[in-house]
Parts: sequence; structure tokens; C-alpha cells
Amino acid sequence: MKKKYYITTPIYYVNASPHIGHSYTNIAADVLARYNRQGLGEGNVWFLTGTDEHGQKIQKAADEAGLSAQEFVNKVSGRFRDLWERLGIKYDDFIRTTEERHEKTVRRVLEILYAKGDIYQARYEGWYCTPCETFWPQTQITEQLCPDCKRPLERISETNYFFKLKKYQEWLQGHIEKNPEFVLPATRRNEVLGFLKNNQLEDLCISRPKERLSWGIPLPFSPQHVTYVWFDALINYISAVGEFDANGKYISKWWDNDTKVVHLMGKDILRHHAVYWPIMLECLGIRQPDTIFAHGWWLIDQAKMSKSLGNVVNPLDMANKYGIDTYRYFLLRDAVFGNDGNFSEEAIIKRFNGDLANDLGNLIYRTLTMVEKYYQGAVPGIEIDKINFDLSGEAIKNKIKALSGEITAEFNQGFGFAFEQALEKIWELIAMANKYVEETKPWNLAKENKTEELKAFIRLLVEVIRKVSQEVAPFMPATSALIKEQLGADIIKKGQPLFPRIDTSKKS
Ligand code: ME8
Repeated sequence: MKKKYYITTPIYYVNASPHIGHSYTNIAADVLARYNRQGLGEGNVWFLTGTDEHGQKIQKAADEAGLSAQEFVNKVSGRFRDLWERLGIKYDDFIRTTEERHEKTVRRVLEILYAKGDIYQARYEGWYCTPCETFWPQTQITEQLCPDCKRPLERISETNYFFKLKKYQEWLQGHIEKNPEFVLPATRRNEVLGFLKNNQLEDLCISRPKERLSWGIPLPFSPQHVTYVWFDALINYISAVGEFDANGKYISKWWDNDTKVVHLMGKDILRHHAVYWPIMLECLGIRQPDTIFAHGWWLIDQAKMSKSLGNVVNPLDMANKYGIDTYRYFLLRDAVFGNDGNFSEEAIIKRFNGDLANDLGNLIYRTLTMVEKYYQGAVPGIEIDKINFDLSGEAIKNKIKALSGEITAEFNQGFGFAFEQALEKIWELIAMANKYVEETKPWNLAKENKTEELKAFIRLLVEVIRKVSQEVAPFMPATSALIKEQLGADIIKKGQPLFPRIDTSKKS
């Protein structure tokens, strides 16, 4: 296992405010970062997020808002940052593509690839989707509509600069075949491999003439062109964490052989990450990331939630209404990471009332109530290891011991990222404990003066809660801290239930 861990999210376009989809990727990355900090140590994990601020879409949105591009991107980028603070996303760095540290690296990459002959000038005649900023070969289009956004394509003819993707196609296919963890999940890997086997890559146009678009990084060898926004954006993953030396060698603490490098994103942008980016790195003589993971989409009524469809839900509204940790829990529990999920408030409420109120909240509340009632808030000082419980009690003891390992397996084996499975393991323990309360009927133990049994029983429940609070920490950091605080007090108070049931009979 590698000693360090570097995880990235996409850098989001700042043409509109963040929505649930963006928050999904960042919450997942935050959980992985927190989880790995526990195992590798705080200083050995680096979590990068940021904003993608150049290109046509942004220029257009700024024009519509009546602001200069720079003013506009400052404003919207700030909204992403604010949202991450609010959602408890503990990132280590936030990169903006309009920062000098980034632009400098982009210029350097262009110079290196141009000098190597991997970037060349040519005339382009063909179809172009302005909103997507994408050139489309004749072979991939029908009816002159953009294959992605279905809007009409324009016919253009201009001089541009191209990056030699074609030359590296065979190499890329080989790399993906030899490294089963390089593109995940397996379905996506097969898709990328299928695409490479059935299509010949076209060289990538990496410039746009300034007269058409000026909001971008000028090419160092042709100031009349700016850099194509995707070529610019992908470089953020290296511009944020390192530099090229005088000989063009890239040096970084977070992109060395001791670090596991993971790029997280939605399946919409897998092609850019699994085709363009590896080839760019290969040309630059930089090692490949370990894993490119493309998760699924949150859908609303079967349609992808997206700015262009206008069906977006604001994550802040959800966090304010249901609580931050509920929102985090819901997103990672309700859909298999890698598959699509259906978003609805009914689904959040169902998880809340079931998993959080009935299961977790109830276990904590009933346990702390008993500690208060029978022991005036002082947890009985008993070592559960020294006690022989009945079958159910012993099973709980064993589950407490096994849980960390089970979660590690969900994160690391079978290529990991099984958030929903990891949570299920934790909830198995919660369910066992709740069932044990119902089986044992502690109020009878008290009536019958079975003092030692009652003590052991309650101590076991407290240990379950302690364990749960540790294991949910990456997912629900505030809840975990609250439980730990409650359990850490000399005299425990039951306080208010953590997750009071939402009454669905009343309409809000
Ligand atoms: O593509 N469900 O930025 P973007 C799940 N700037 N995740 C979703 C989602 C949904 N409905 N909608 C968006 C860009 N996402 C480029 C990236 S990276 C070098 C440049 C998430 O603002 C998901 O992570 O369009 C998706 O890949 C990303 O937002 C797209 O964000």
C-alpha cells in the first residue's frame, strides 16, 4: 500500500451556481480523504478541488450577468467555496484556472509539447458545437446536431493547433488493459476500451482563435490563439501540486511513486479524463494516476440534473432543511457509487426516518436514557471483553471487533469506493444492538435486580455507539463529534434525540 494519497474532484464550471451533482462528487471525495487521513495520517493526504473559469460558456454567462469575465468568475467561484465550507468539505487546496500558478504551468505544458512536436498547426474545416466548445468529426454526427447537447452545429474553417492523440492510441489501450484499476468501475473501463477498439482517435484541437474567444490562456507560441478550455482545465491536477524544473521535468510531493493518485468525477467527463489526460501525461513524461473513477448521475424523474435542463436542486436548501450529515449520508447511502440514483425529498425523508431516526438515533437515545436512569449518567466501568454474554451479546462483541476491517474491505478491495456497502456494515451493528435491547428487555433485568447483567448489557451498548461514532466519522463528521462528546462526558446526559422523526402526515 502507498504511503500517501492524493484525491481530486473535477474543477467545476463557474457559469452557474453549484447543484446537488457537484456536491455529490465533493462529498464522496471528502469521505475518502477523511477515511485515508485516519489510516495514513493527516499530513499524508491531499484533497484538491477548484473551479474551471475559462472558455465560451463562462464568457457568455458573464456577458449575460453584465459583468466582466474576471468579476463574474470571482463571484461564482466564491459560491462553490462557500458551499464546501457549509457542507463540511475539508479540502486541502482550491485551484482556480485563472490563477497565475495554473496559467504558468499551462504555458509550460504547451511549450514542452510544442517543442516535442506533439502539438502542430493545421487548418480545421468541420463541425463545431459552440456551447460545448467541441469539434465533431463527420463520422460522429447525424443531422448536424451536437451528439452531446443536441443543439445545432456550426460549420467552421480556421487555423488551429492540434495535439497528437492518434499517435498514442495503442499505448493508451495497452495501459488500460494492463491496469485493471486505472479506469473504474469496470463497466466504464469496458466502455472506454470499447471506444478505443472501435474508433480511431482524431488529434485534438487545443486552440481557439482569439477573435472568436478571448477568455482563455494565450498559446505561448501563437498569441492569436487561446487554449481550449479542456486542455487548460485538466492541467489543474498537476499545476496545483507541483512545478516543472528547468529541464521540463515535473516535480511534486503529491505526484510521486509513493502516492496513490485518484481522480473522481461523473461519467459525463470520463472520456476527457481517460483519453486526453493520460496521453497528455504520457507526452510530458509524468506517471499516470492510479485510478480514474467515474460515478453515476443523480436523476430527477429519470432526467439528469443539469444546468442546461433547468431541473437543479440547491444543496444548501437540502442541507438547511434536513441537516448536513443527513444530506451527506443520503447521497452516499441511497445510490450505488458508480450507478445512477433517483433524487427526491421523499427518498431523503425515508432514509432519515428509517436509518437515522429509528436505527441510529433510537439506539443512542435509549442507551443514554438507561445510563441516566440506572446509573445517574455514569457509564458502568466494566470491560466487556472479560464478560461472557449470551449468543447475541457475543455476536455484537465480535462485530465491534470486525467492523473496521469490513469497512476497509469495502473501500479497498474489489476496487473499493463501495460507500453504500461500508455504511451498510455499520448499520448491521446498529441493528444487532437494537434487536438486543428488544430481546434482553433491560427493564426486566432492573426489576429482577440482575445488577451485573444490566451493567454488562449497558456497557456493551455504549461500546457499540462508541464504535459507530468512530466508523461514521468520515461520512457524518459533525454527528460523530457530537456522539463522541456525549460519550466522553463524566456524566452522560441523554439530551435531545439526534434525529427526531419527520412527521410526513403534516404537509410543510
Ligand atoms: O465538466 N449527478 O464541469 P461541470 C452527479 N469543468 N454528478 C454530477 C451531476 C449529476 N446530475 N451533474 C454534475 C466540468 N455532476 C468541467 C470539469 S475537470 C478537469 C473539468 C458533477 O461544472 C460530476 O462530478 O459541468 C460531473 O463530472 C461534474 O459535476 C461536471 O461539472
